[in-house]
Amino acid sequence: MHASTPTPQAPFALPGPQLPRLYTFRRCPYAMRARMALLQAGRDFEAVEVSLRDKPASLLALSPKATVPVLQLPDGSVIEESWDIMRWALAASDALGWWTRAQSPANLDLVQRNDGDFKLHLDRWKYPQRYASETLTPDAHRDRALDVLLRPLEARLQGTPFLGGATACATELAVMPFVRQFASVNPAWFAALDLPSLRSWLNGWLVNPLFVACMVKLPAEGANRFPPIPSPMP
Ligand SMILES: N[C@@H](CCC(=O)N[C@@H](CS)C(=O)NCC(=O)O)C(=O)O
Repeated sequence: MHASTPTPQAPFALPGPQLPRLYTFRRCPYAMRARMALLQAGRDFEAVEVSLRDKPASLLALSPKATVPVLQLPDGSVIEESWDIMRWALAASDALGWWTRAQSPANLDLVQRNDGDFKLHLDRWKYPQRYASETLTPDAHRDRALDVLLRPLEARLQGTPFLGGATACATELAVMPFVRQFASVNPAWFAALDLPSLRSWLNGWLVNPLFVACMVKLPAEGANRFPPIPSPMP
């Protein structure tokens, strides 16, 4: 997690788009968390669906590291990390406490685990062909992913419906897309794990209107206004 702020606008920078413009990839878990945060915060935005194999020149010009999501603001500044996009969306006016509740040490630790070791082990389990020189087997990576994030999540969720307590918070948005990815590698195996609270939390999120809304299919071309949700989650 980086505590970066938007890149300041250069004195002669071109003005940004009229609406905040999100460069996104529908199936990217980092982009999902950014889209959900923008929707939950009621931010009007447009989205450019990026092909990771053929990234648009406009994205490369804004962000040479060229990962998604990237958010370009109307003042021309650019936010290049998903967690920072979530902060921009949710923190400024946090009447519902979604950002505040995500700042507890336990919740920050979960995001750190997710973005660090969990993601590392998930990738090495899911895409073993990309990591040919690995010493651990794919299944050993899978088991480490379980230990580093999923068992601690199960312990947390046994006592509470959400990581935010009685209501959800930004931590869930940050972590859920990655848990979903883990579960989808081998759904039958996942369904048999002794992680009942985690599974019902995940199943709830998969049908949650906020998640469903963030997965809308947009035209492949151009910047398209992202359909807002009728009302935020409580
Ligand atoms: N730390 C970044 C990671 C973003 C990331 O790695 N996104 C992937 C897609 S899921 C990506 O853009 N990879 C570049 C590529 O595949 O070329 C963030 O939180 O925004």
